[in-house]
Amino acid sequence: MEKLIEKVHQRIENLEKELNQMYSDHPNAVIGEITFKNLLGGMRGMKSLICNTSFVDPYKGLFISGYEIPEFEDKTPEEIFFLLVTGSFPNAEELEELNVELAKRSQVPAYIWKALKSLPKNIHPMTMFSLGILAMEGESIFKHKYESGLSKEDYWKYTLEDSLNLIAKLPALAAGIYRILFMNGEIIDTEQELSLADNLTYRLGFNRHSPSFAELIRLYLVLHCDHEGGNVSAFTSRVVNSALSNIYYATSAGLDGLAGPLHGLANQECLHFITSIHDELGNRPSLEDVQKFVTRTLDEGKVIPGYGHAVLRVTDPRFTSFMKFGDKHCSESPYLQTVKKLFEVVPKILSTYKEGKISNPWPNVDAISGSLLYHYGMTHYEFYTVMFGISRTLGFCAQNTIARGMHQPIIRPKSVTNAWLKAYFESQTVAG
Ligand code: CMX
Repeated sequence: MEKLIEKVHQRIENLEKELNQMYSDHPNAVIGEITFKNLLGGMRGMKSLICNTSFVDPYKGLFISGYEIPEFEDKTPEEIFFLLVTGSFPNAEELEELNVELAKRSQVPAYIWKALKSLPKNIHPMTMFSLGILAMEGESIFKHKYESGLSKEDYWKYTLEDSLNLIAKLPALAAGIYRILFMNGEIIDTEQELSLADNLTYRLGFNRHSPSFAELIRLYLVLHCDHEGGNVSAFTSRVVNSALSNIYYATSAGLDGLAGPLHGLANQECLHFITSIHDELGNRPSLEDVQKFVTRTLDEGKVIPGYGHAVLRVTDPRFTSFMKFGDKHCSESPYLQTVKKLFEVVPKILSTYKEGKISNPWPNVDAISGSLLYHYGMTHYEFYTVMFGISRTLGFCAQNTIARGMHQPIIRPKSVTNAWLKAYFESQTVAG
């Protein structure tokens, strides 16, 4: 892995040099202010973390090292990981080296299957996924090196090493969970050296011969890879990593955040929403009926899954990318058709709902991703967030490796009490 290690090393050095220079030029610079609204509003908009793997522009969406989605949507997850962690796409030789390395590390230890098979069958797949990763924690090379006295300068190297070991195993782990919970429990194994996406497709064990399903899996693993550092899952992973917990802990923790319905679980919720529409109104509901269904859902005090975003203020370009795939491969699918009807009615309804209080009425990635998997026969929608999680781990690993390399300190913001706030406001001559 010399080529990857050298590139990551270079990147870390460059980023650190740049940051140190800026710090020596502007040691006391104010780059934002914290308002009472920020404090009450989930720290929304507060600039409080450095993340160089990706950036989300409210109006243009995800950028990875300056590349927009149309520039990387046809890449493989391996190429995306390389881009996230090094800042550039791999050349053919670098990619080959990474592919071979990941394929070599892809077998899940046998004790994991034993542990996962002993769990009750009504467990959520995300719980199993997170547990499976956590249970491999003893495999951490960083942990063992640290215990025997590792220099701070080398923390990132073993975080990268652990990351490669973990990423390589996720397709087999995820597919095994799918087989245990939804099929007959028989794990599909292979000695073949497959790419991450092909490995997942193969081990899931259905639609194996559909090139467009394999293409969807690849796209799925690419589009969910990273969304800068402040989202619930990445931020959680970064916080855990900052305590020098190893990548297995940091990933498991991040995935626990992804499992929330306001975050990654929204893709499961969306499919539940769509199938509820179909159950009540048939597979080809009219636009008017969809509109009534949405309004009723809001009147019941529920959210419309897949709509809204904490940062984006336009239709999520990841949604657009999946739509392009759907139009090409399954435009007549009733699930995709309902996604389109929702796209026609929901933004109009949300724009005026709660007196325009909703910051973003447009769809996010979760509004469409599951409908495509459902079309191909992956109807156990509880599994969708696991697929999201495989991809998002690329981002966690890249962010955490770089954070370690850049000597990120332990993350520890200050919390305050009501009494502190009261005293603070009383001490101000003009309270805001
Ligand atoms: N349906 C109904 N109400 C919504 C809504 C939606 N899709 N999106 C936002 N709102 C509501 C919020 O609940 C909030 O209401 P209250 O003030 O009564 O609490 C109000 O509108 C303002 O919220 P906001 O500032 O627009 O949105 P936030 O930044 O607070 O939250 C998000 C963002 C994503 C949690 C929210 O839009 C939401 O719940 N969407 C549905 C779930 C979803 O799709 N999540 C996936 C996001 C992408 C991802 O992480 O994978």
